[in-house]
Amino acid sequence: MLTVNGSFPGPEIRVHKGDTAFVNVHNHGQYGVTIHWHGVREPRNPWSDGPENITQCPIPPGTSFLQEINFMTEEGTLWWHAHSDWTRATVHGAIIILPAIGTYYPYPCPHAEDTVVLASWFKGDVMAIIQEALATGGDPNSSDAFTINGQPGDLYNCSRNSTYRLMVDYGKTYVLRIVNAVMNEEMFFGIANHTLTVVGMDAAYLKPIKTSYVMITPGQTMDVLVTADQELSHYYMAGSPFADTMASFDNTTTTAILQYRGNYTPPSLPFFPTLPAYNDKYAAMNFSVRLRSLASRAHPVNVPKKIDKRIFITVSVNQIYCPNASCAGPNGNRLAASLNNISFQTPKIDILEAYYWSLPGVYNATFPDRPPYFFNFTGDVSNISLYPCLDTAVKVIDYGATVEIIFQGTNLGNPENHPMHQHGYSFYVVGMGWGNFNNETDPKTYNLVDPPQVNTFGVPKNGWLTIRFIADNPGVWFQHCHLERHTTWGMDTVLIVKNGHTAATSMRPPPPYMPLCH
Ligand SMILES: [Cu+2]
Repeated sequence: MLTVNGSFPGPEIRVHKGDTAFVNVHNHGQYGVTIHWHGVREPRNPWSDGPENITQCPIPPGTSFLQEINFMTEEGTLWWHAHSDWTRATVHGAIIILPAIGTYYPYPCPHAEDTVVLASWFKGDVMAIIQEALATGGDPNSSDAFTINGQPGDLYNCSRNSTYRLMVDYGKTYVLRIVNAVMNEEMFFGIANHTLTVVGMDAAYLKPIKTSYVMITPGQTMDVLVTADQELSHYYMAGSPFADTMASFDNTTTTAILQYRGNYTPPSLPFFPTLPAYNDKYAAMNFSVRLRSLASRAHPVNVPKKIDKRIFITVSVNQIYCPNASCAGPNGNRLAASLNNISFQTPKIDILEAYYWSLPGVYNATFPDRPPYFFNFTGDVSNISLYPCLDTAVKVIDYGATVEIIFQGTNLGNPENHPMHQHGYSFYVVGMGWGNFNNETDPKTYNLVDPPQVNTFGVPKNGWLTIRFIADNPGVWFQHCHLERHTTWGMDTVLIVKNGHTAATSMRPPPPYMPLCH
């Protein structure tokens, strides 16, 4: 497995808000790779953002690339991960952004903190797994386990001796920084007998939510307070998939142990939490709709009320026709995915370089504001073509525009929840619901007072999601589903935000060295 500094998960980065970090990435591996700072705005600096062939070409083996990460707006927990093929499975780690020096958490100071990184474990080389799937056109193998801080836990063979343990003292409160680095499954997570208080998400504060479980999608991070207020004992913390889908998925449960210090006889088996069933979309939705920004004087909300640019995007799983049913996907076709019926084709030269130097023939600025035609997206789609267009289509947006994007999940192919991730911006989630978006009634349900500000959020299965942000970060920014197989299949586009009229509202020039494209 490819790792950073020989560890899985990789090393944590700890900074204060306002810091700038420089990371020199040395590639000692056998193939090119890139690193992305997930959820970091990278103001005016897409050069350090990382997605392969979007903002840079891969760092060749035996070479280095210096990346600059500016933590100007985020506070809480984020993460970094590889952004090349499927290497992020093992190349990832947490980023902890403490409050700026002289400022404090908006919640009572915890006694201690710990990081909980949820990830996928494959018995095999993940790069070989995705290469085989792409060669045949079929579904890639599911993972064989989930892990907490690199350990699968007690419910898998031969794993019991190394299960992760979090030692706690009775009466103390801890903040858990949870990262979902899983490849293809959203996760439910909970701790037996203990209430979770969610206070932050994607490095922005929330109004505290008390809950017995969270639903966290790949790409999301959460800060959760846990008070050790139960009988001295051992308690499982567990993560199990939320996968309301007909596609194959990893239906296993990873565990770690919350263990009280003190003199007592431990139970023969730790207490086990009750988590929702893997297909309980209502449990997922009931959690998601409770998320609200803190919206305090120190952490205000600035959600656009008047919209300059409204974009409606359908989110679908598709098929590409294979002659003589020669592929391994459904109907002998190749699996694909799309936004507005365009299956994104990754170019050979990165889009940022092509945009900055005006190189022709790399991308098309043709991503549409709406799908090619409207149908009953979430109803009977048996007469609707499953075949998308193939294009490197990007959306160009004026600097400073207020943007609203309505994501509409469709019943094509295989409907499920899609966690859409935006590079370069956090966005406000102003609304969500089941079924087809209704442009008269649904906007009346929008939360324009204290919507959560995140970088990744699930479009409900056969439902819709509305997000808003101000396009005040010029650059080239990838937008994609964070389920890795959907990214691979083309559920992606790129937002190019143009420069403003001043140097301070324009993209920075490229650094002295960028990895060369071949
Ligand atoms: Cu998806």
